[in-house]
Amino acid sequence: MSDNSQDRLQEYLDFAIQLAKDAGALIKAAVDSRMAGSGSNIELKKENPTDLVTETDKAVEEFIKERLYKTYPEHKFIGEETFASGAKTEFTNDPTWIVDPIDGTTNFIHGYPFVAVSIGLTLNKIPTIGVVFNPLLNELYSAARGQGAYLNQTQRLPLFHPPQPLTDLSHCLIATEAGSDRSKQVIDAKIAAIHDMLRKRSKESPYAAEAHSIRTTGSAALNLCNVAKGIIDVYWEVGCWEWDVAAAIVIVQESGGIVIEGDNDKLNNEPVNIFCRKYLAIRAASDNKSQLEIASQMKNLIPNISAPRPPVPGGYSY
Ligand code: LIP
Repeated sequence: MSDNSQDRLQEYLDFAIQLAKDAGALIKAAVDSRMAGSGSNIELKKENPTDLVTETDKAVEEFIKERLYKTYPEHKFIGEETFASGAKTEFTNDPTWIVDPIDGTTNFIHGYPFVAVSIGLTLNKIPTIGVVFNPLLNELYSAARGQGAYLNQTQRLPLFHPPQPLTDLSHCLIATEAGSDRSKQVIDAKIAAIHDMLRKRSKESPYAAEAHSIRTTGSAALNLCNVAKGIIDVYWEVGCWEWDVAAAIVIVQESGGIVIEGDNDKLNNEPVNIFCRKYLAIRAASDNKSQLEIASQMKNLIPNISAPRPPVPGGYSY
């Protein structure tokens, strides 16, 4: 049986769903015990004080990694905390699980309920299985390539049938994030882009969109799941990582949405390289042409922001 035979995909999907539920229970228990005054989540800081990590992030990643290696010892693993510890990022054609134990760590620390465990699987480098579970709101998003995307395993995504027409960026609800790079250059560029998303078109701002509004959940994975639901029209973020998006990209694609590179280069319809750290997602619509039109309107106002991969002791190969 090949790794992407239908039986195998179902097996991987069922496994990832159960793993996300079990990991989600750990996250929920940590939040509950902190709220009840009995928890002791020590807040650790990475070098960057806006890129937080807690004991729970580490414990949940270890829990997931152990279960994965026990079940699929021959598979590869890329995880946020494993990367942070300096391990080599190796991306090959082998089945590779790409995991964020807590996407929305800042929310987790504050008790803001947009927190998710994100478990993706690539086969031949193609994102194929995606499971994102928010244990605080009890919302589980799942998808396997070719089999559709679901909320809580029963409700097919998007929520709107048929999807609402995508006419113009001025009618869109756009999600984006501050991100963890707070350098003046990056924040100025992001604020300028948000300014253009919101303001009326003028001589000084020829591509301004006067969009319906901006939303931010604090979780790349959940922003993408909102695109899959169809309740967010456009999501753009620069600076997040493959573990934030690998699972949710499958969910968006299986809902009929597209995810392309979120830079200001020429529009192309190629699925995004998950390692590019710049993502632009457009929700499902009745035709690809209208999705590309919205993407092209976004590209006109997206600034050039660099999001390099910092050197790590283990290095990269992808
Ligand atoms: C977070 C992302 C968020 C982004 C942050 C951070 P974490 O992931 O999901 O969208 O803006 O910079 O990367 O660190 O909570 O797993």
